[in-house]
Amino acid sequence: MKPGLLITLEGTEGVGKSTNLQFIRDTLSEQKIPFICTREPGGTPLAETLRELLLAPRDEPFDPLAELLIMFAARAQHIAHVIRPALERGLWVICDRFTDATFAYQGGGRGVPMNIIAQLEALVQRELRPDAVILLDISPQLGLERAGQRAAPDRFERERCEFFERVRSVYLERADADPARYYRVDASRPLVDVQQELKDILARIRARHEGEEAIG
Ligand code: Z5A
Repeated sequence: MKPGLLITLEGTEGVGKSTNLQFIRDTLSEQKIPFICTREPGGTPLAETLRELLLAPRDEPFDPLAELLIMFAARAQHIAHVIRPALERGLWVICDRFTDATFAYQGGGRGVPMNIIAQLEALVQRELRPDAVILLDISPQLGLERAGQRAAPDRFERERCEFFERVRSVYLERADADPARYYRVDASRPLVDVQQELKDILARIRARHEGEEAIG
């Protein structure tokens, strides 16, 4: 059986990932594409426990390397128990954040050297990389306004605008460097326009996948 596809959804704070993930689910269901939706950090019971550790606000400062290693520990568990088995069954795996978030948040945001992140990526993922990355992009100011309604911000949501500017720059650099794999969506537009573009992107990803299937 031909392996499935790994599609990740990325963006900074308040970009509308949760809202648009529901739209992606509905679109794939309508088109009868077999898929699972999952998220990082998290996606298995153990990885969800690590997520709680990572997101809970705390007085003790989190060392950036400790944060990075826990992120990859959760990812190793998620890949072994959810992502690889689903891909082997031919499913599309829609993942709410993946390693691009690590480059953006731990690399751009926290200042961990990118080569350390790349080494962990190679160790934990081996050849596994997303087939497509959908990057929802808005200015951090607008994102923070949209997310501002939240009652109890987590440890990342408490960061300042400059932190999210650095995160965004890394996302944009990565998208610019690999335009065949990254789909950048201007998420500052009305939701109906964002979702029309997402629909088109899913159709392009599907066409490409089916084309590869025909060749392979
Ligand atoms: N993290 C990390 O540091 N390193 C890693 O490797 C990984 C993750 C994997 C948790 O992620 C944190 O983990 C994350 C980075 C870190 N922290 N941050 N920031 P998460 O993905 O679970 O958390 P999140 O970023 O807060 O995502 P979210 O819950 O999906 O929020 P959202 O993107 O803001 O989505 P939303 O709730 O759908 O949208 C926010 C509001 O905007 C909402 O009221 C919507 O109705 C509204 N909205 C959405 N789209 C529109 C448009 N187009 N127009 C107007 N209003 C809109």
